[in-house]
Formats: sequence, structure tokens, C-alpha cells
Amino acid sequence: MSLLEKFERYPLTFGATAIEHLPRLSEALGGKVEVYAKREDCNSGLAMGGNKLRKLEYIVPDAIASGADTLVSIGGVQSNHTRMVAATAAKIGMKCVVIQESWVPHHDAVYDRVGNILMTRLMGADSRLVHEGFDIGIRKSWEDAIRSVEEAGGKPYAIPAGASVHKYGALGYVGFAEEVAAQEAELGFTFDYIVVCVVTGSTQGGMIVGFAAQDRADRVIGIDASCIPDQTRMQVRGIVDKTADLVGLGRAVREDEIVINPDYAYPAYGVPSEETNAAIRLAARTEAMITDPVYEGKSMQGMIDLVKKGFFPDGSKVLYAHLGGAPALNGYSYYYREG
Ligand code: 5PA
Repeated sequence: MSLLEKFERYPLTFGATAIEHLPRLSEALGGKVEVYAKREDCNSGLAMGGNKLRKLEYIVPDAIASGADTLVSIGGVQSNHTRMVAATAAKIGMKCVVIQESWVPHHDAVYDRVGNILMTRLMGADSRLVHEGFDIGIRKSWEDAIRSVEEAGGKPYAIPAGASVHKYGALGYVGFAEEVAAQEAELGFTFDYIVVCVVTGSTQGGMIVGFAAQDRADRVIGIDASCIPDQTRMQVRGIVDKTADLVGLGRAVREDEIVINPDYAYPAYGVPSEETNAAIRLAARTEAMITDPVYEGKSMQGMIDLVKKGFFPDGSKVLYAHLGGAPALNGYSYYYREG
């Protein structure tokens, strides 16, 4: 039985996401491990999709029930999350205010004009640029935005960064774990590891709760891209505990079931290392799978390095959760001007 039966879901995605075998990438990494990707990046027709839609599917019913007319959220200049909130608002007929902070020390000339923020503006969101540094917690600028909607006579519905500390923010990725189990039954094999990027925490946090119900949460390898791994771990811990309680998991999740590897987030959140860029190129050249310099490039880098180091025993099947994010590449064109 699904842990999610008692929760209302507003469909924003196409349904179960595809699992794709990546034979050329597996071969390029030595052929001892089989790599697959679960394509969360192709999950919807809404503004190029991505992981946030799975989360928002469980938040929208609450937003509608609250009588709100404006979704309010926050992210960096090239936030995928704010793009997805803008898309959701357009789709359900609400207004949208998003605060875009200077989270990333990156200065491509058109950084605030292309990719995510371009689409966010196109969809009619009121996108407000604010000069504040990176934080995954609750921000004053976000609280100010909520107040500004109220002062203008609107009714805001607040969605925190990455939808992560929202009470329903992790439910979607509990569903991911159940979906993987159903797909494994069809495929006739099970995955030994799941690799996932972690920043604000509800993607991995939801997976941990969902896979804990299958007793394999410790096989979810979070690759930190926040570069503040202690704070990220604390946030994941909190999300896991609240979500386990909410869905009635029936037991506490142990510390060893929360696996976060901090080794690949350098040099900073939002800034790719040479190794990140090498990983992005390898995935693109072997599988035409496009990853970004902020999130998926780092988890790709982590997975590649862990395969090379022999972290996954020979014969393992590794499922890379591709969470989206490719639009941000447009804001990093200088890195890739020669490919
Ligand atoms: C993001 C997040 P969590 O925040 O749930 O840990 O997910 C990390 C992540 N991959 C992984 C992609 C493509 C993501 O967009 N993005 C944030 C955003 O503002 O876009 C919340 C930070």
C-alpha cells in the first residue's frame, strides 16, 4: 500500500518518469557497473519540468484550499525552483512573486536574462532580483515579498526555497521510491544504489523516507551541491523526521540511513569545478544527457568518481536521478564556448 494514499495530489507531470539505460556512459566508466538514469528532467510539459514539480503536486491542493491567489517563493537568479513555481502558478491560474537572490558568485554577462529567469518572466511571474547571499533557510526577503502581496490586497501562499521545509514538500519523493519499486518489478531487477543531488533537502529527504519503507534508504547516495554540508544534513534530518511522521512510516530513520557525500560541491554553490565540467561533457558526449553546472553536473561528477574509486561493487546497478536544471546552462556559456 502506498504511504501517500491519504494525500491529495494535483497532477503537474506526465506520470511515472522513464528509466533509461546508459550503456555508453557505463562502458566509459570501465563497464563494471551498469548506470541507469531516472529522467525526472523530462517529467512534464510545464516549462521544461524537473524535480520541483513532483514536490509541487502535493503542495498545490493546499494552496488552492487556502484561497490564495498568489504563489510566493525564493531562489537564486538561475533558480529552477522559481521557474517551476512560476509555471505552476500559470498552469493553475494564480499570480506569482519570486525573489531571486545573488546566491552564486558567477558573472556571465546575461546571467540574469537567459535560461530559468527568462522563462520565469515569460510565464508572467513578478521576478524580483535581490542582493543577498546563499542560504537554504527562511529569508527576510521572502517574508517581505509575502507581506508586499498582502499589502497590495492579494492572498499569498508561501513556498520556501526548493519547497523543502514546506510540510508537504517531501511527499513527492516518497512517491519516487514507490515508483522505482513498481518499475523494478516490471524490469525484473532491482537497483543497488540511487545517486541524487542534494541542496535544500526534500528530494533526498523524501527518497530516504520512501526507501526506508523498503529498508534500503542507506542506498540513496546524496551528493551535496550546497557546499554547506552540515547545514544541509541538518535540514535533511529535519525533513526526514517530519515526513516519516506525516506519512506514518512507523519507525524512526537511523543516522546511517542518511548518506550525504560532501566531496564534490567545491569550489562553491553554483560554481562548477573542472571535474564538474568534465562530467557534464562526458554525459553529453556518451549519452546526449545534458546536466548543469549547479546541481546535476556535481552529482554526475560524484557518481563518476565513486564508480572510478570502486565505491560500488562490481556488477552493481546504479540509478542516477536526473532532477533537471539544464536551462541554467545558458547562464554559463563562457565555460562551454569551445564545448
Ligand atoms: C535542485 C534544487 P533539493 O533542493 O530538493 O535538495 O534538490 C537539489 C536540486 N537538481 C537538484 C536540480 C536541477 C535542482 O534544481 N534547486 C533549488 C532551486 O532554487 O532551483 C532549490 C535550490
